Amino acid sequence: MNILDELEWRGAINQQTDEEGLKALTQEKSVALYCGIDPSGDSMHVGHLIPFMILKRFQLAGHKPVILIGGGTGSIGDPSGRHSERVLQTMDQIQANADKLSKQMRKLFQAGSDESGIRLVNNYDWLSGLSFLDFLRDYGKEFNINTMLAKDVVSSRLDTGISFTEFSYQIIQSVDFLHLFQNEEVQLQIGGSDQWGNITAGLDLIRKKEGSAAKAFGLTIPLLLKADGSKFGKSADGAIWLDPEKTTPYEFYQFWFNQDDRDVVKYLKYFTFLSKDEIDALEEQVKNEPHKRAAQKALAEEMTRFVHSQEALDEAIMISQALFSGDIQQLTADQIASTFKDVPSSEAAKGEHNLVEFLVDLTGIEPSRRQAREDIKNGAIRLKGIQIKDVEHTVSEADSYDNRFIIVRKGKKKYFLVNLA
Ligand code: 485
Repeated sequence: MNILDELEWRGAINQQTDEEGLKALTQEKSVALYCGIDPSGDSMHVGHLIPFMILKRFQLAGHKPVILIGGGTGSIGDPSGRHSERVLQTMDQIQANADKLSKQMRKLFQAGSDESGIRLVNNYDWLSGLSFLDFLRDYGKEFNINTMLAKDVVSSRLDTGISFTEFSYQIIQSVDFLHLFQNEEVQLQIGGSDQWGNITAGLDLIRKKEGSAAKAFGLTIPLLLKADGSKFGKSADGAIWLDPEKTTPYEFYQFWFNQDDRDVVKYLKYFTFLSKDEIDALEEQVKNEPHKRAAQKALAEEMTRFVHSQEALDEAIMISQALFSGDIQQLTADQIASTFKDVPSSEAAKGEHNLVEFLVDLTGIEPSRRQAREDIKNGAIRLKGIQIKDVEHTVSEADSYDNRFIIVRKGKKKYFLVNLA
């Protein structure tokens, strides 16, 4: 299957500047292409992944992808998709974010400056040395203000206002495309649908500088919406990050595992490298035995393994099973710390405590001694997953994880974390 037919099947194409031309080009030669990301944060989130997965797909099909980290553009800020002016970040902050993003890209795509993996470049390298006079003489002169004003990004901001700085953003992204066209033989830029204006601006610049016969193309990817209309990639606590310090592999796994039946096949196509046959088979399973959640499981496994590792996936599955069965004894203190970081918590002194006092006076998990005794007798209280029916039970180090935490479960699924101080 031609790479563009594959992308079409995956539902990953929104707009193309010249469908026929690009198809012909990808059939005749190995094409260099790029996608850029600005270091406005210190980690990618799942929403960023699709364009870079597509770069990878191009690579697997024999083409030459380039990942661009926007150390230069990031210091300006893309107005695309935003309703208000950005606050400038310090150059130190941008540099620190760019370093972290580069590291993440290297880990995910074996990206680097050598030829073996995906090429990684930073536009700070060529944009930072551009003088203001050269910028206006060499590039500004090629941009027509009317055309710039007509771009959605700008026209939608004319009421509320847009600074000259953000207004100029489309020019510097265009300078990148021209630079990569001239120096790295890049002929295609891809990005989310909000990047259409910037990408076409770059194509105009390339034609003005290189002549109308210059072969360069743009392709955008549709905005990802969920079947229920809510925004993809957000949990109740915010974005799903690729950085394991911000979103643990267990949370990451659960995010994919909990996707709706109506969305899961679409996501398998967008995000995974599973083949058409494999995805078709999973689609059948969603139809015939949805309760087994085979498609969600495959999605969660593929994504956790790809973004984190096989070990992180094994651990995420182990934690998921432990929580599902309630059998949490075998979890380590570190796993407890990350798995239960969002459950209600309290502190208690290390040492031995009567269980009733522990539940009522020390942690407030039970409202009264009477209620605590009743719950214990009814078997509703578990320490470390183990049911305790003895009201005289002494809570001790044996009920803890490394003498650091005690996990109390009340009823079917209410968990409490007690930090031992
Ligand atoms: O030469 C370039 C310089 C910078 C950029 C692209 C090419 C980054 C681009 N302007 C941008 O803002 N991208 C967003 C980002 O950095 O977060 C998002 C897009 C999204 C998708 C994603 O990057 O909003 O559609 O392209 C990879």
